[in-house]
Amino acid sequence: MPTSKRLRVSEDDPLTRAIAPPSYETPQERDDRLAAEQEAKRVSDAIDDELNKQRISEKKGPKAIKILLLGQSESGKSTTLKNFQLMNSPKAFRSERASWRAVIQLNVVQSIHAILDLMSKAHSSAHNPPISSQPNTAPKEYPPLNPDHLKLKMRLAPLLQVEAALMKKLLPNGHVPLSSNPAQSFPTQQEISVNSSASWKNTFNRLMGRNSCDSADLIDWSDPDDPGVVLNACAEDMKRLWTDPVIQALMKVEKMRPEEMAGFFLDALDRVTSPRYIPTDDDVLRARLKTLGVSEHRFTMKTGPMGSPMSHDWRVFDVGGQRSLRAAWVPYFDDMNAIIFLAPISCFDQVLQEDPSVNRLADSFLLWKAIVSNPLLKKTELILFLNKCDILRAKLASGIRLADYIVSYGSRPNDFESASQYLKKKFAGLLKEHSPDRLYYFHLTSVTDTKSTTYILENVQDVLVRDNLRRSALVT
Ligand SMILES: Nc1nc2c(ncn2[C@@H]2O[C@H](COP(=O)(O)OP(=O)(O)OP(=O)(O)O)[C@@H](O)[C@H]2O)c(=O)[nH]1
Ligand SMILES: [Mg+2]
Repeated sequence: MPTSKRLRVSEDDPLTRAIAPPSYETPQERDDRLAAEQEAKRVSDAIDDELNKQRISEKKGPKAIKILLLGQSESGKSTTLKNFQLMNSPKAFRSERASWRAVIQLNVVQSIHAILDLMSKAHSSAHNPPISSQPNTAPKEYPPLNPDHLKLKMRLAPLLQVEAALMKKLLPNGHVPLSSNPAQSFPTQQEISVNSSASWKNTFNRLMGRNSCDSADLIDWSDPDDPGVVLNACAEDMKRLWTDPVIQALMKVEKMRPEEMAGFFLDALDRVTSPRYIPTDDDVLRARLKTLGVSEHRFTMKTGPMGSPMSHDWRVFDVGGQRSLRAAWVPYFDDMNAIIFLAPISCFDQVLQEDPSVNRLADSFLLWKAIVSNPLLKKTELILFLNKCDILRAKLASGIRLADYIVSYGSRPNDFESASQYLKKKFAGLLKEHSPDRLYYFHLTSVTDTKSTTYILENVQDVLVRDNLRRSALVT
């Protein structure tokens, strides 16, 4: 859950701080990192082989245009990749919607799980009032829960089995990373992550024992064990929980804002729990699945006038943004045409999940600094997406003040225009300081919005095609 933290920008060497593995890793983080590095190496070797083949047949066409998506975890990299897929391979994108159904169901259950955990916390604090560990800070005062809330909580308990079943279905080795915490009445939840988007979809389809292109055919609608059955049965109770004024007040005390969190579907419960639910394109963009390894998406696009179009091959690489996974980025720095760097600017009041001592915006500044000053990326086009603008807009409008987290923001108006321009200048300033005279492209984005993102990505593609042609002209 995001907690508040004042912005702290470190002056340490950005590369060491941002890209090197953290000094302390949990065994799970270490395993994740090693697995990601191995996967990165395997993919990188395969790319080298492919490049060699490509060079041999170079006469057949211009080199593929390569884009690397970078940014911290939950910055919107995989969502941007999905937009590329939706634009350029809509059939393939839509054929995968059945696989995303399970992810969305898991996202729903996990949002409910987070609220149930908060209820447990409030309940136990009412019976054993905590003593504040911080001087001059009063312990949180939660609104009291009544017996109906506790009954509701018990009625929703079957969702936790659904959560375990969905995780089992989605994880390739069937391992369910749920650990029981004896202090809580429910098991603690963990975020599910995948090594590459292709492999979990294959696993899922194999499990379903189908090989069809139609999303609806991939779902066994008569299966009594389908998670959709329990979700549908619990729909009314989930809605009751989410809209209950005491629960809303409880979340307010805890500064918990599920609507800003990854994979939020509680505002669409009727639809996503309906008996024959198939995700829409927008649902797939909003679904959250953390990336562990590196995913690659290839497509071919025609540009130029109708009479003489030119065909270009594209490759877009998506990586995991969590700190422990960033070392796996480096093998991809070589030979990229462009980097799309995503900085989620709505996160100014949040901390990193993997290191709660670090403010998320400060981490984005550090990462951007590391990327712009990296010698391997000197010739790479930089495209900066200041992302999650929709959330920033809503957050500022709700009264959360940017100046409370960035002191230098001072008395500027707490509105979207001033805040986004100020943050843009901060990123531009870092570029100017660490890579003077370098051009970059910049966009204010909400990559869950397909329409505006398609427009921006078409513009990005245009710029890169022209740049690629200019470079090939210079080479020959
Ligand atoms: N409202 C809103 N949600 C967004 C936006 N961009 C991404 N999201 C959501 O934020 C969540 C995280 O996005 P991802 O694309 O999975 O993030 P990522 O950068 O790939 O994260 P890692 O794989 O952990 O590195 C998803 O649920 C997205 O739907 C945005 O602009 N607005
Ligand atoms: Mg991702």
